[in-house]
Amino acid sequence: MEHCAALLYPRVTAARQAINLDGMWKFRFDPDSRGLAEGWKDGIGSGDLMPVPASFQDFFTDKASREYAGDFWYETEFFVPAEWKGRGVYVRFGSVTHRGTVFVNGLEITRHEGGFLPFAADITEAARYGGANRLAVLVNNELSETTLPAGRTVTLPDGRKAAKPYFDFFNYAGIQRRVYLLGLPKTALTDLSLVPRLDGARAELEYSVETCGEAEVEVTVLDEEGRTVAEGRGAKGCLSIPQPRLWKVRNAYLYRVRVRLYRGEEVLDEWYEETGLRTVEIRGTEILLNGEPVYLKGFGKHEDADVLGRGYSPAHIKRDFELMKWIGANSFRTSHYPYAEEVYQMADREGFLIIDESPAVGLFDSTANFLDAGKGARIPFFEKPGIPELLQNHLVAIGEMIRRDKNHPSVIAWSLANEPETTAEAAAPYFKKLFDAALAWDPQKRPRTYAGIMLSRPESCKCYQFCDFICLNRYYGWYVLGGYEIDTAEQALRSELEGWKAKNLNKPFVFTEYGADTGGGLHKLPSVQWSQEYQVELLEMNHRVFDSYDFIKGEQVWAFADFQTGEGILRVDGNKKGIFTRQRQPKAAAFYFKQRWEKLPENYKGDKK
Ligand code: CKU
Repeated sequence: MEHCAALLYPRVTAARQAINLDGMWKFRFDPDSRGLAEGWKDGIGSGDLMPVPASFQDFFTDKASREYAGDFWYETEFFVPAEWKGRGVYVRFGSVTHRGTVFVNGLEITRHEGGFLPFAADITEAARYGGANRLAVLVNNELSETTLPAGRTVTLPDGRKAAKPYFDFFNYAGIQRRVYLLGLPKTALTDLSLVPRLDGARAELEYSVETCGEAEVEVTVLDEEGRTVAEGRGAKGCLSIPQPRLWKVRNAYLYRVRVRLYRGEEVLDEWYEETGLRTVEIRGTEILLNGEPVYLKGFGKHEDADVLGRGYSPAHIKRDFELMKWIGANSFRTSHYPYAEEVYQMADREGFLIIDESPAVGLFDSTANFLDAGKGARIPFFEKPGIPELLQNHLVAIGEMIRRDKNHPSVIAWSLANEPETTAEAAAPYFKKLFDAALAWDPQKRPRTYAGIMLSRPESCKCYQFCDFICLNRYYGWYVLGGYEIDTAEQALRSELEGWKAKNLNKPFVFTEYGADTGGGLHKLPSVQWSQEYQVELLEMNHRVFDSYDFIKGEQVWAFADFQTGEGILRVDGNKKGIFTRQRQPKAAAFYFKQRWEKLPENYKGDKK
């Protein structure tokens, strides 16, 4: 890969400079895609001011802007210090959704496909040193069946385009994460991989460093007090950590791993990563952290908030973690895309366990695309002609996600997709490739899974055998057998679980979704669907069932908070399955969960060793 030195998280060190470019940029829609021909790369002309980072959609008061699908441009100006001449100079984007082309001083520098992972534009040649530089970004938010997330883009009779997502969240887009100008050394660190190993009271940290250019490598491990506890030389090594403090669930300890590149006495590059000493392993039906069983309690989430859309919000990251601690959770899934890097840093610090999900959602033909299905025109998703291209994009996204997140102690598993059409024979070879790739690319060989849709049952699913642990999204008592029929729903859920049990898979199961839409202010005695009372009843029913099966090793309710979706008859200004409102205030179910989760030990159902 080309620009790796700049992909590492932006940090200022003795050898690296970083200037944050966030702020008010210029912004302009380009519905007819005229921008390129009209030279907008040299300046987009008149345009609104637009905050970066943020989704553009929820600022405007007119529908056409909110629902806009197509090309749009951002522009800003920045200064490159004269002293940076001779360095590697980059613009690093935390993400550009769903794809972007970067121009600096009128030159096309790079393109990136996929809206939830970082990339960098190498502007070493194009930059004006000691002067002003113009940055223009052509962004596009259209959906197709070969891109992630998947969907379609239709053209309305008046010529406007509209997004038809095959997924249940608003198609927020724009420059949604932070942007940095980086001044990096020419001989630089490009990658660091860490693998902790534990053996009784002993701990080792295996490391491997990649560089561009020749240099001597020094790796130093510092404890939380800043004391050096281990040192190594060379690009690969295994460091023994004396009196190791382990990284535990909700009880984190972080070591700083500092890498320096030298030529003689001269420090050429320096960078550091915070990491933890912990192992993750699946053994039989147990999820083991440091060899100890752990039961996952938590949520499926979204990056979603009023006004900001999916824009980076350190305030919401903080609030969400405070709420998750308050309620007694220990984990979450980054449904349905990799989140901002700062979310993982917070999870590392707070001792939360993350199932890290790739942006592969909507790989299903009948959920959102049911109109064609109704006309009998349905082609099974994994038999569509665009599949090789989709697979390519999917592999790239998984590779970028693993590369970005592999050293976080909080990341305990990879979810390679959400609710793909795993009932189709053709899904099996597709998923085999993804599972093999994830194992090969992850230095820590973490467990792999995908969140399975309700139709993927023990008798119909063609892909569960690839999973190291099995994740189920199940809506018994909501989409099927809701309300007065909840007792029948309980029987149906039990009967499905009996089916899984009979397969004797000897693997842990985690419920990655279950829940009920609920009005933040709606009460009803006796309950009806949508009332806060019904949400609690449905949760109680699910938990009664989970508690009676030992192989169920986790419950991540859908969803942490209410979130915005596209409009439609099934959604009332968004999905209301939140345990908290979109404003992060508790519904009745939050108090119910607090009671349950504070009582459940972290090793609930674990074999006592
Ligand atoms: C959630 C068909 C089930 C889809 N699943 C995924 C998630 O993104 C949705 O928001 C269910 C729901 O509330 O329907």
